[in-house]
Amino acid sequence: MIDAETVARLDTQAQQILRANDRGGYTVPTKGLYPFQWNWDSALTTLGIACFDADRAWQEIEKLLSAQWDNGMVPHIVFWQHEEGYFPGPSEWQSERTPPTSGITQPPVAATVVRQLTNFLPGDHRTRVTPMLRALDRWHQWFADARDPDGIGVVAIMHPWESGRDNLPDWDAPLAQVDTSNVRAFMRRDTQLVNAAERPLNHDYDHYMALVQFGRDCQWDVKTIAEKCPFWVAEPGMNAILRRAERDLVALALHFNLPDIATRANTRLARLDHGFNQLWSDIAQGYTTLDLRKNKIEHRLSSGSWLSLYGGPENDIRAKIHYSTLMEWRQKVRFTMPSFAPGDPAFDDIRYWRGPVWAMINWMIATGLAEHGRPDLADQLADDTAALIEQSAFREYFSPVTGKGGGGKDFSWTAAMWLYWASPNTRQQTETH
Ligand code: 9WN
Repeated sequence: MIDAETVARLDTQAQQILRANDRGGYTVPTKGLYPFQWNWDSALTTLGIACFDADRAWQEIEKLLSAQWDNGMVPHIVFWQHEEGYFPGPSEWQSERTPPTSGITQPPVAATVVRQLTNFLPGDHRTRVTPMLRALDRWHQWFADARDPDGIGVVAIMHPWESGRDNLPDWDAPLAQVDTSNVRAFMRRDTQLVNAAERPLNHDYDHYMALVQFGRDCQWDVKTIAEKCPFWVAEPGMNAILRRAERDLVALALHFNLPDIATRANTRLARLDHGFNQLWSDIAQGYTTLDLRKNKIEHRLSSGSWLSLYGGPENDIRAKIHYSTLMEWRQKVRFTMPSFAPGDPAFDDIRYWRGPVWAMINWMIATGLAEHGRPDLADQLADDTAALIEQSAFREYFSPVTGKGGGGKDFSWTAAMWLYWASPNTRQQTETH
């Protein structure tokens, strides 16, 4: 139980972080390490901004969507300002756009955030939200066309960074198929700013850069990427988030009387709902990564496996399996939800995405648990998140074993998740509404 004084102090600090990371219309994930607008960071951070400045919250989404490509993709990084401190910067991506962007996308949480804001903020949002829904519809259509051109019902990623869960052990085997012999020498910046033990290995970065080079060499042509990119995998995090986003887009389109969008989103959603089952592993007893080039399913669970509950309704048998696995994981770590299966040899409690806990993943999982009639389990995730923040402040992520913080400091989405969800003050308000 966190005392009232600490809660008030953390509420104030969280707001201060979001204001300090504001670069005018968009928010950086953290000063130094990530100095631009990141797609899913920005969308999730909007939820925190909405707790104290509604207009500024809408601007965050508008700014992100204003960087949409002509083909509908919303890029994973928008380089609004020149800044030397991040690698790979605009010259590596060669997006040929103003402002420059990366050439890949990230999990589409934006439609879900727009729906949350529409419900959470007072007023009639029609004028502001309608152009956003048009842009989101185009982005989701891009996923269907570019990342599932054969219509199998799961979308692929062409780079680990598209998953947002960049360093997950799931990528090790598919990345091993990527030829790195042509990768030029480069200088990483991340390990100058944070402890190298918390970041991916140089070996991983060689593979990341080989894939950037592949995209750049074909000018990010979606057809070439779908046919030839050596890394082409479908994973449960991205697919669950997209399913959820389509569901939220349908609801918004119906609410704002935009039947054309509702029809398209419903068609895409039906395909995704049907296709998701391909990610089920009988051995792991959960949803895992499918390497589409080798048609090989992974047999280890990750935080993406839990996002299935956020993605859409789960049948009772599988839902029960998830709850009992959750109990097992809770025996193995002090704080849930680890980003990778605790006990697996590849689990590493502090190297990013190989074990650590992320506040915003916890919010998504908790949302799914509550919607499946398990508010008790959802509350445990909120309690764990609050305890981690109390112990280690607003870090990028936390060790599920010790609670120690890792990666960047004063992190936007951690602050946002505190304000919108994990702070005991917020939870009290939600209960009295
Ligand atoms: C590459 C900004 C981003 C997050 C990702 C996280 C990390 C970038 C990096 O930081 O990725 O996109 O340089 O490591 O893995 O989820 O969006 O916070």
